[in-house]
Amino acid sequence: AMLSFEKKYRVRGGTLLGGDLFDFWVGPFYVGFFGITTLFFSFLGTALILWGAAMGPTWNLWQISIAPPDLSYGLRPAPLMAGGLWQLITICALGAFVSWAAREVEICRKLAMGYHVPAAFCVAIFAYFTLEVIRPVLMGAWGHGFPYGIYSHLDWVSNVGYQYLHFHYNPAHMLGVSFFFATTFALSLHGGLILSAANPGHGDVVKTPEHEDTFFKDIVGYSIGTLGIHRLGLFLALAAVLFSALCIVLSGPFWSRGWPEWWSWWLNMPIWRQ
Ligand code: BCL
Ligand code: UQ2
Repeated sequence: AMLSFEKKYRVRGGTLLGGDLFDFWVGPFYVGFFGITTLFFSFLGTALILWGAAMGPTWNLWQISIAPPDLSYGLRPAPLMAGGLWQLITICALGAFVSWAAREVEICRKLAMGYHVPAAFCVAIFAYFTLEVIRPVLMGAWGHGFPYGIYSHLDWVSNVGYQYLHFHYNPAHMLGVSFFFATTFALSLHGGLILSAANPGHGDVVKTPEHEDTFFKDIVGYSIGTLGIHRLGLFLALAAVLFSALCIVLSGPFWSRGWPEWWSWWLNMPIWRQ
């Protein structure tokens, strides 16, 4: 069903490609040129995964895995069943993610909104691109990408982590983790605050942003404000993902020993080194 206001916002134009050709809706969904390309890459990529699974040793959902080529293939295209499928699936994934971002941009243009949502999604795409393209290219082989499988990608994270002895000592990983935790902390404060103001006791009136400001002024002496909390949330989340991309691109291309050893600059500071 269409919400009462939806019709009003079904405006023509704002498309980046295709002009009026794909400028229509199917049910609640805006289509657009990039809706078509999203569907194309998603279906093709999923079909390739199913094909790879059918050629593989198991239908156990947890164990299905499509691995990148052996390191010996370097940055060349590999035979389909020896990593070639992984290469095609990676192209499809990037095609689908970028199409989705472009469709978000078209919708922002239609509604004359800011581009915050597509900009944020581009940061997530950038993290994926770093893992599957930038780092493998810098290290000279597609075999450094992670495999497409539920358990297998976890094994990859564990193996790559221990390759650098103790990944918790990676300074960019520390910052990424801390920003992820700060994000959940900020959202829990915000979610709790909004619900507490919007759900007073039975028969009582809904509270205002002044109540929200006052709560935090009373408890910690500071309120970041109703707009500020959303800016903080977006900042924390984007910083989490950007530091994650940094932590993995450093590991290998720019630091190939154990991460604990990286801290010798600290242990060797002249003020306490005798
Ligand atoms: Mg670690 C990475 C936390 C312990 C080794 N680790 C990460 C980071 C994150 C983290 C900071 C992954 C998030 C990310 O990159 O998002 N690690 C973390 C924590 C601990 C931890 C909290 C902990 O101990 C409490 N890590 C360890 C231990 C090591 C270790 C010590 C293993 C032994 N860690 C590694 C390695 C890596 C990490 C190796 C990484 O490579 C990874 C990292 O930094 O990667 C960049 C970024 C987000 C994305 C990549 C998602 C992109 C999404 C795309 C664009 C869209 C997908 C759409 C989807 C398919 C569609 C769905 C369909 C619909 C639902 C219908
Ligand atoms: C706030 C405010 C909101 C909020 C929240 C705060 C009225 C409805 C949660 C409080 C936020 C603070 C004190 C910043 C916390 C800092 C970090 C790094 C988590 O003031 O304005 O709007 O939702």
